[in-house]
Amino acid sequence: MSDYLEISPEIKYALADGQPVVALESTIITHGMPYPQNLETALAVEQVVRDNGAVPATIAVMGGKCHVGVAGETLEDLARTGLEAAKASRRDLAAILVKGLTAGTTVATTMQIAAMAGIRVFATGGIGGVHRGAESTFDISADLTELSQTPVAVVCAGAKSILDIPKTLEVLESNGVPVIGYGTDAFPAFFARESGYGVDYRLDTPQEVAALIATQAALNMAGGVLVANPIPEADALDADEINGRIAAAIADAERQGVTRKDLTPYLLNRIFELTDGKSLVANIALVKNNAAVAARIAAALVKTH
Ligand code: PSU
Ligand code: MN
Repeated sequence: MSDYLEISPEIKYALADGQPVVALESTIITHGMPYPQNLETALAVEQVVRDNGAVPATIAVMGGKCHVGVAGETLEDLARTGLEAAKASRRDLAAILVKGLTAGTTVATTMQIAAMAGIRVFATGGIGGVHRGAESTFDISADLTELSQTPVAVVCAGAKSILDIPKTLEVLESNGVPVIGYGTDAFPAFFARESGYGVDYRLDTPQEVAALIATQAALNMAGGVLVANPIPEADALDADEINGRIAAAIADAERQGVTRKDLTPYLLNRIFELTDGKSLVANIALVKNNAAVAARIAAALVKTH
């Protein structure tokens, strides 16, 4: 495994020293946001992790290695590469390593690589899930499977309604994934603080979430935890308005025949266009908010043993 892992010296030291580390994904950089906002956001999110007492570990695949701690010029190159980079989900990883391609890692693959490196907390924007119409397309993100088998806690702002939220929650339940509302009883809908659906359990402090992660580990449970952290009130978008734009984006995707792994990036970009960039401003705010919470959870977690 170590033949394929390249951990930066800072992160290697932090892990060996028992310091809190937070994993960050890179599909959000390559496929989730345009340049240069993707680079600015990646840097800002790393700073938020540091400000909240943890070491950031941005993860991507390049040159036949899984890189943990992508920074400086390498991060800039990745951000500029954007959609030209591959999108690495679990099933892509070995092929991308063999071919030596550059890839952003999805939630699934970032979890996988974080677990290999010994990182247990991960911050992102939103997870992949069950797409609308999945009853005929079977389009269900590998993120949901990964959450069932890899012991990493994922802090996200819920799932945006490009997805079928109730079906996503059902699959998480089938997969044995605890869905925690961070300071809320409502499952958040990414741009909006509520989706109309609830969470299994509400926890209000980083210490409580850390205790849950530690308990799952003590029970030798294989899977992860989904920590759903609503977008801050001030940054939330009007639910009806954004849902209208999302519906329009989905209709456009159908008209253009966009499917499979291109669907999520297409929808994100189309929603950006249809909201005159408002979706991007909200997206950046919620990712930073998740990074802060993840850092505090990671800091609490290293104190549990
Ligand atoms: N949802 C977002 N922004 C994103 C993604 C999802 O709001 O950038 C990315 C994440 O990397 C996620 C991936 O893991 O899309 C899911 O893709 P798919 O549905 O093809 O599994
Ligand atoms: Mn898919």
